Amino acid sequence: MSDEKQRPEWVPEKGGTEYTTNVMRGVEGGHDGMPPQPGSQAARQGSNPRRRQLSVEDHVEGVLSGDRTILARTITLVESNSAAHMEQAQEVLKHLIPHTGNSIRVGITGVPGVGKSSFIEALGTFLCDREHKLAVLAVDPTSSVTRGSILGDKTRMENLSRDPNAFIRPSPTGGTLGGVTRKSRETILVCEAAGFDVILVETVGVGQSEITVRSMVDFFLLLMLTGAGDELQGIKKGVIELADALLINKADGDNKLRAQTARSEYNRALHYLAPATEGWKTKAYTCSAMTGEGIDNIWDVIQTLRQQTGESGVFEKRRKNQTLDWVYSMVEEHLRSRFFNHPGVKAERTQVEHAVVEGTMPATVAAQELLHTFEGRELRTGN
Ligand SMILES: Nc1nc2c(ncn2[C@@H]2O[C@H](COP(=O)(O)OP(=O)(O)O)[C@@H](O)[C@H]2O)c(=O)[nH]1
Ligand SMILES: [Mg+2]
Repeated sequence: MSDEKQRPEWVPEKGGTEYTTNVMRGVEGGHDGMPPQPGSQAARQGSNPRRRQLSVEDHVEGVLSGDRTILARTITLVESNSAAHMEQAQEVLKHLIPHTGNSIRVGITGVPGVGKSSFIEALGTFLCDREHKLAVLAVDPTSSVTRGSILGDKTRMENLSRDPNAFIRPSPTGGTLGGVTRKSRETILVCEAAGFDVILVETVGVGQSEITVRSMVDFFLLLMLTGAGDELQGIKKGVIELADALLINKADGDNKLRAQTARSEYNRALHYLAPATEGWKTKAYTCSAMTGEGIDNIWDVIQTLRQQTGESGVFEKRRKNQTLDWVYSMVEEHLRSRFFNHPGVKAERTQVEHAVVEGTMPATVAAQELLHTFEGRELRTGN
């Protein structure tokens, strides 16, 4: 046995000191420190169990038994873009699916600095103390550039990352939002199969990412600030319409009164908007991620929505629709990538685009021509 500390698998290769968790290497011989018995688990694994290839069964059993190392490796498998890995991942998922679904999935968004990380730390600690098992995931399509900074901001989640009931996973890197979405959705399922009953999905407001996260959660929470107009906060009405609750953070000290005033104003405005969830009234609340005030209340709100939509059938209906949407978004993603990678389309694009911009080819004809090239047919000219 060695005392050498190792970094857990979910820490990115270039992850810095913000990743505070270390794991201690386990016993490698027999548990008494003697060489492993032939045929024992340790002997089969050889001297470096972390390198051993896992079979589909290993993944499935490991995840279902809540083994953190295997959970992390399974998520890595799900996130892989290699064809062989994707095939194995799908096999693993097929076995895990019957064990998924038993969680509340909560999306969290808000502009940088609003306090998302601090809020997740506060709510997460609150939940872990109550014996919930919490997985924190992030959807950040820009993270291939920023290297997953969304969770790395000198972690505001220091306590949470040490809590045995919590599991924090940075955003998958991987280019398109479609790719990140697939990975995140599958990661949610893997975490549920591992017994996590609360899944928090954090996203920064980058373009489509809020809509994407809305499409994978049961409750969508928009964190807000006082003292800054909606425009300053970069919040569009469309995002407010996605939310099941507006939560004005930093309601502490001098700011508390202003936060309460803002809450009333938002509540008046919300009156005129259609709710994001059928039969639910979206309202504004205040909290302080710093003092913890209001954290228990927002958890009550989340549970109330869960209960009400469960009784009305809206919960199940939404989840079914989300799964169907997922099917078609994967089909679209696949077709789009095949189209743009098609050698004929690639060869023809510049010329067609030029003609369209120059006004010598109508957009409709251009689209037809490219599609016909893609489908391997000649353009029928109609004469
Ligand atoms: N006063 C006060 N400051 C907060 C609160 N929540 C977060 N902050 C501070 O706001 C800044 C941004 O918080 P952070 O959690 O990193 O925001 P994120 O970018 O949305 O993840 C940090 O300096 C936090 O300490 C709060 O409830 N009250
Ligand atoms: Mg943050």
